Parts: sequence; structure tokens; C-alpha cells
Amino acid sequence: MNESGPVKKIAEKAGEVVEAALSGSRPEVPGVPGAEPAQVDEPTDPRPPLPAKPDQAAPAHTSATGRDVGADQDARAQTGEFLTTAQGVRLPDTDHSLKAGPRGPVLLQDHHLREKITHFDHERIPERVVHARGAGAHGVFESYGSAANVTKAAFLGKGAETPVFVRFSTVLGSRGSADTVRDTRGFATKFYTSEGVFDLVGNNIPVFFIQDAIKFPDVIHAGKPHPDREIPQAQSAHDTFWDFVSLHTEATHHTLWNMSDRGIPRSFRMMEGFGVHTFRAVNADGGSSLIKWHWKPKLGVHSLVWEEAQLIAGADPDFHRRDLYDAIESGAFPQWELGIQVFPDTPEQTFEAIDLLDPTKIVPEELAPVQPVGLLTLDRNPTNFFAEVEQVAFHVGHLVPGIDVTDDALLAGRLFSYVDTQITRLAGSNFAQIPINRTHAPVNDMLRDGFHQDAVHSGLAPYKPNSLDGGCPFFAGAEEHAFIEFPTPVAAATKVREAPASFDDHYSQPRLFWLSMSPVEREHIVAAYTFELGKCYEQAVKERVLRTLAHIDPYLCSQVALGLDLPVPKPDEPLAEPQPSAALSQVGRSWPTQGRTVGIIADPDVDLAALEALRRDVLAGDMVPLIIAPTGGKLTAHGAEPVLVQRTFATARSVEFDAILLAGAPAPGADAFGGRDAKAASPAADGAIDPRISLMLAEAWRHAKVIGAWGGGERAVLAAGIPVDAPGIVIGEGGAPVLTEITEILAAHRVWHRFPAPTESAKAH
Ligand code: HDE
Repeated sequence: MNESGPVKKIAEKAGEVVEAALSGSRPEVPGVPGAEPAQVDEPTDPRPPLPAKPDQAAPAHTSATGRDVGADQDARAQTGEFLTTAQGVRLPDTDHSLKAGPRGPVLLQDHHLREKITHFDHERIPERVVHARGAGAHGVFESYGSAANVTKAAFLGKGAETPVFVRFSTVLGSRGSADTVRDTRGFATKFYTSEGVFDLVGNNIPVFFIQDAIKFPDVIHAGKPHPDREIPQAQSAHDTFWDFVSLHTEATHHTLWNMSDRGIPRSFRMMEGFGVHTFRAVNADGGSSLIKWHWKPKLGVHSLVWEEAQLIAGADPDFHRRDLYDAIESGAFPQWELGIQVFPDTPEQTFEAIDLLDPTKIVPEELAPVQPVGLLTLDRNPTNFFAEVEQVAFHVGHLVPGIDVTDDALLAGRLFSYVDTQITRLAGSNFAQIPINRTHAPVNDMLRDGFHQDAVHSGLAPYKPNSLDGGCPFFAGAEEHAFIEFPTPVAAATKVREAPASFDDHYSQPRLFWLSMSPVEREHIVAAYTFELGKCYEQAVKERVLRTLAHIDPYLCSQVALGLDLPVPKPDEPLAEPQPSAALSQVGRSWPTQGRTVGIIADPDVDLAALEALRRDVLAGDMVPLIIAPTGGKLTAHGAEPVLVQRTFATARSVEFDAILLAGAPAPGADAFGGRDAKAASPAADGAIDPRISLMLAEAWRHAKVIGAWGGGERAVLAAGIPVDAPGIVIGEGGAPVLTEITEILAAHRVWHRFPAPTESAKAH
């Protein structure tokens, strides 16, 4: 991999963003709402619309037919100083309907009223049937060229740079649901390549619940809220989900991943991505290999803890969106390396006895290393959520020459589904012409008409063969980058509704995953199953799930049974003894801390110059500082530059921060009483310290987060009942040395050794 080229360039660009933020008129990133500061009185002097913010980008300006129109970045935004109708007619008023006198009836002839309300009535489009809740960003993919021997895809050629748009999502929840629910996450990437659009529509979990697309409506119906009362929203902790996955045991592997820390990511930026299915790669010589796609986050794979995820769902349901946008706005551009596992394309389509067409199986990285092929950087936020994130339309069938599909029966159903769903969701068949979906390659497709046709096709012969349009368009050959299906042999067979025998193995890989987990990760899995089943009503469902757990591991099964007060079943077949895969565990290494959120609690009489210096140090370390003070506004002191307060004791909650720094020991604020703010009502609170701060520290403590303090902050730590010599508590002389030390600890994500996991033998009973 080339660490000096793209990585360095991106680092420079990120540095420029940080520099601009520090020197600009609005240095308190993230969270700046508009391109210019607002004034208190309503502005009345006509002026052109404000530009987009510097962290934002819009879809490239290609025509509906893929032509670069070379327009300015904001060419699709509103234009002109004056309010107009949709037809561009200027308006003098939008506050009053046209009436027969001030108290009179509203007149039907008010075309402005009717246009405004009618358009409003149709603002919503159907949300995605799955993956409705999401967030997206623009970026660039820079290819290392290392895949050139397996695929001729131009975007994977050496040095190729390809614009991309990525959308992350949860699966089960509706559009307004919380980000931090326990669920699989979508990781869909649109590459605008020179050979047409390539979509890699993957998840953050490498396996799927089902082996055949025909079961997709079943698993989704089971996971969605109960049809009678429409609860619970965006959760798997209910009877129908567990009923299905315990009867349909091929779901065991994916379910186990969901119950692991992978089901509650800390950030989209800290998730792996997987293509799940095996794809086929074809090189320039016509050679075929089977491949699996992997996205590896530069920041490592990290998760929330369950209590934190639940608190965030209330305190900041937009947590993952905000995290993505804030990191990009702050110049901490998230990056992933794209990698491939490559397997020989043999007639059996297996590798080391693993069936490559079975999407409930992984190939451990120890058996087939992930080879890095390029670097993805997300460096711009969307300018308009609806236009970009809501309207982006992915499709697994958006393939480019050099990448083809296999006979995976799950993939086959997807190849039908994605276009079909867009036709409903985006109201017609011309969704490829919506700006975010437009290819950057020339289009001459003979598709015509339909709702919302944006192209103005010339000529009169959208058919082939023709002579009236000069025979155009013409066929391309391999030399002209045509997509030519790989001539895969198909064995003689009989029509059946059956799966291969190897698809019946539902437990060896869940056991592999379990055995690969560290002790703390195993405890989280036990707790997740116990919680989810504890929320179910039917005993039969719980007992049936325990039977599946008995096939994964006796400790897992017995501990969950203990929590449910149910008997421990025995497996009806001997357990497999697979080789664990170290690559599956998230714990035990160090990672960069870019984009981590550092909450800085400021005593009102803190040294403001030192506070500002610390804020800048955090920003310069590519992390996101947020100043927390008793009240909003600005902290001021004679002779010092004021410092903007970004969170107050009333609005802040520990779960927003990866680390908490205490610059002093704030006394109770004016609103620190239970009648005003229930967070302040803890009976254990020490009267000398604001009780909200004690609560914040206590939560950070039990979520195994690092806490740093100086200038009296030690007193606040002690007052919260936290031993100052405990792991991950850093007491220092000043902000700078404490920041250095907490950054080192943050590199391990959490202070895992604060609460050592019990050994399995110690807990066995
Ligand atoms: Fe999807 N999936 N899916 N899926 N999927 C959709 O397409 C479908 C599957 C995935 O951010 C839908 O535009 C079927 C696997 C992502 O816009 C729909 C089957 C994987 C996204 C659809 C699967 C995915 C979707 C809903 C079983 C991981 C969000 C709206 C064969 C490899 C993309 C839409 C975005 C979205 C169908 C299974 C990933 C209905 C039939 C396996 C990331 O077409």
C-alpha cells in the first residue's frame, strides 16, 4: 500500500480544513449551522443565497446522459435574491393567503397558496423497505493498482482516482429511528467510474441470515415491529425475530454477530464493511477468480457498550449521523482500505472446504489474507440530505467490466430487487437521472420517456438495428470496455427447490466466531442474548434459542439460561472445534484517535487562555473538542478571548464523549436542582460539585472511558466516588500533559482492564 501518496494528500487536505477552522470567523467546529453567522434581527436587504458550507459537496454536474456540463458547484441550488414561485415569478408575500378582506374567506385563486401547500403535501417519498435510516458522504477512492492482476476494472487500475458516494444505514428501523440500536449496518458505496457506475452494496457483518433470497421477506417481517401494535421500533429484542431465527437456524451465525459488539458500532467510521457474497473478478487476459470484498477502517473496529447505546438512543438519536458529519467538518476524514480475498475459480466454488456460495459462511483471514487494493476517504458532507442521501439508489447489478456475479442464490434475488424497489421509491424508472445517481460515463441507452425524464433525446431511432440515426448507438467490444458476462459453465442439472448439502452446517462458524472472541467480548454476547430474550414473552421461543446456543458453546448457553432462569439444554451433536480467527476480535490493539470526541468540562473561572490552547491542541490532534460549561453562550474573563460553550450541564450527557477532561471542579450551577433538571437530583451527589458532573463521571467510569483532570478536577473525580489511581484515570498538572496521556489510552478505544471479565471457570457453577 502506498502510505505516502493518497494518504499524505488527504492528510494535507484535512490539515487545511483544521487550519481554516482555527483561523476563520467561525472556529468552533463542529456544528456550524450555516455558511455565515446569523444576525439577531431578520435581514431585509436583498442579497444572493449563501453558498454551501465548506465541508459540503453536491453531486457532480453531469447531464442526465453522463456529459460533464462544467457548471459551478452550487449550480443546482436556489438562485436569485427574491422569493419566487416554482416558475420563477417574484412574490411580495408568503405569510398571508389571498382573502376577501382581512377577516374574509380565503380565495381559491391564490395560486401561490395552492402551489406551496400542494408541493408540501407531496414532500415525502416512501422510505426504503429496509435500510430506511441512513447517513451519507462524498469522497474519493484511490486505487493502489494491486488488484490489476485479478480484475480489469478501470477504477482498480494503478493510480485511478474515482469519486464516490457512501451511505451507511441500519436495517430494521424506519427513517426517524435511533442510530444506536442493536442491528446490522449497511455500507453501500457508489463508485462513479470511467466505465460506468459500480455499486458495492455491503454490510458491516460478513454473513447473512439466509442463504436464499426467497427468505428475505420472512426474515424482515420477523425483525420489523409486530404488525398488530407496530412495536418495537428498530429492534430485534422481540418474539417474532427470535421465533424466526430459532426455527430457521441458518440465521444463527448472523444473529451471533448482531449480539456481539458488532451490532452496536461506536461510529460508522469504525466499522468494517463486507460485500458478503462471493463475486467474480475477471482480468484483462480473461482469467477468472472468486473474490470477497472487505472494507477495513483506518480507525479500527470499535463499539459502544449496551447501556451507552440505550442512553444515546434517547439523548442523541442522531449519534452516528452527527459523528460522521462532525468528523468530516472537523477535518478528521474517515478512511477505509478496500481489500479482497482471492480464491481460485474452481468448478466446486469452495475454498478449504468452505462453500463460497453460502452467504452464512466467512473465509477466515488467516486462510485467505485480505489484500489491500485501494483507499477510500470521505471528505465532504452532503449539501442536501433528501437530494443525496435519500435519493441515492444502489443496485448490486451496477457492475463494471472486470467484476461479475456468482450463482449465490441470495445475490440472485438482490439482482432483481434493487431496481424494482427504486421504481416505487423514486416514482418511476428514470431514477438513474437523479443527480446523485448520474454516471460520469457517457450514456446512450435507448431507454426513453417515463416519469421525470430529464434527458432531451435527439434523433428518431431509439432502436437497433437502425439506419435513420446513422446506426447509432454501436456495440462495444472488450477493447472498448464492454461489460461481457463471464462465460461460466453451468453443470447439467434438474430443476429443484433445494440447497447444497453443505448449507446444512449452521453451527461450526458461529462456534468459530465465539472461540475468536476475547473474554470481555464474550461477556457482552452473553449479556446481549440475555437482554434480548429477556424482552421476549414466549417461553417456548426462549427455550428454542437456548437449543441453538447449546450448539455454539456450553458457557454461552449456560450463562444465558441462568439469566432467563431456564434449564440448560445439551447439543444433539458434538460441537465443532474450528480454529479461532484472531482477525474477528476487536480488542487488544492500538488505533489512531482521529475524530474522537473529547468533552472538556470548564469551571466558569477556568484560565480561558489555557482552555483555548487545549481546545486547539485537541483539534490539531484531529479530534473534536466540545466545551461543556454550566450555562450556554461564551465563557468570558477580563483580558482573554471569549470561548464558545458547545454543551451545557443541562444538555450534555457522558455518552457523547470518548473521553472527558475536567478543567477544575465546577460548583453546582444555577439550574442544578431536581425540579429543573432531573439529572441533578442524585441523592449521592456531593454538594460542592455540580451533580450533573458527578453523573457524567460515573457514567464515563462504568462505560470504561478515560477521564482526565487537573486544576482541582481531581476533587470532582473523587466526589463521584471514582478512585483516582484506577485504570484510565489521568490526573495531571495541566491540560496539555493530560491530553497526551489520555490520547494514548484512547488508542485502545476503552479502558478494558478497568473491569476485568471473569474467567469462564470462575463463573461456571
Ligand atoms: Fe438489501 N435491499 N436486500 N441487502 N440492502 C435494499 O434496496 C434485498 C441484502 C443492503 O443505502 C433495498 O434501495 C433483498 C444483503 C444495503 O440505499 C432492497 C435481499 C446485503 C441496503 C433490498 C437483500 C444487503 C439495502 C431497500 C435478499 C449485504 C441499503 C431499499 C436477497 C450484502 C442501500 C433499496 C442504501 C437495501 C433488497 C439482502 C445490503 C429492498 C431482496 C445480503 C446496504 O432492494
